[in-house]
Amino acid sequence: MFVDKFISEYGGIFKLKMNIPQARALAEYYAENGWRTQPTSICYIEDASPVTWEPLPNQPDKFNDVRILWKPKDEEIIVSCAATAEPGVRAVHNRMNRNGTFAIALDTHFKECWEIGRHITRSSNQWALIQCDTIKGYRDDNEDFIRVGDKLYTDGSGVNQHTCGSSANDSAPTYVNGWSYGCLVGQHPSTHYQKFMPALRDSKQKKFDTVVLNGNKFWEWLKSKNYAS
Ligand SMILES: [Ca+2]
Ligand SMILES: [Ca+2]
Repeated sequence: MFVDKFISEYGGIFKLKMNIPQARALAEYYAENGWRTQPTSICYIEDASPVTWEPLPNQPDKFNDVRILWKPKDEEIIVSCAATAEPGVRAVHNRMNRNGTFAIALDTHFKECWEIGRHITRSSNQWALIQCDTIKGYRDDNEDFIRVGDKLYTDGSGVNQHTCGSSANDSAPTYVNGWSYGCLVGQHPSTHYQKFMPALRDSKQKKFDTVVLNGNKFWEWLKSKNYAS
């Protein structure tokens, strides 16, 4: 498994708390929820450690979500890295949609909603996954950085899966800020360009599914199965 620089933040000591291979647990969770997997599958876990997948607190503007690229059949986790599945503080307070800034719905399987392309903004031009079909999410009209009580919309557009710069050499920012207006964003450009995107390209799949898991709920399930302690 490729994990980016989080190791230094945790002091280099990890106690893996899962009793079965992480990919096997993930595949079983997908099956129980009725979600299909693809040969190369994408999943995010909101508010969790990229190494142990243990829950983390909801802290706006932190890259405290996990981006996972995995091969269910091979039980292989290709990438498990720091990311955000939520918009940054600046984006929430500077909405581009009058109903509020978009936050993708959790525990919802979005089938073939992304394809490889370019994520282009004023400040970057990125090799990325581009949204190509309708997805659901909440708009944070009350700007409290949580979805509970927010209204559900299907008008999320340009909800791409990208990183924080145009090349692998760009440095990883500490805070999400304007990097996500609802996009699913990997913190470290090096991981994105050297691991995530090449593996997607090499998969030869045309379109990609994605699910963003509620991290607490997933961890409770792992514990209930005695897969985590
Ligand atoms: Ca988060
Ligand atoms: Ca809200």
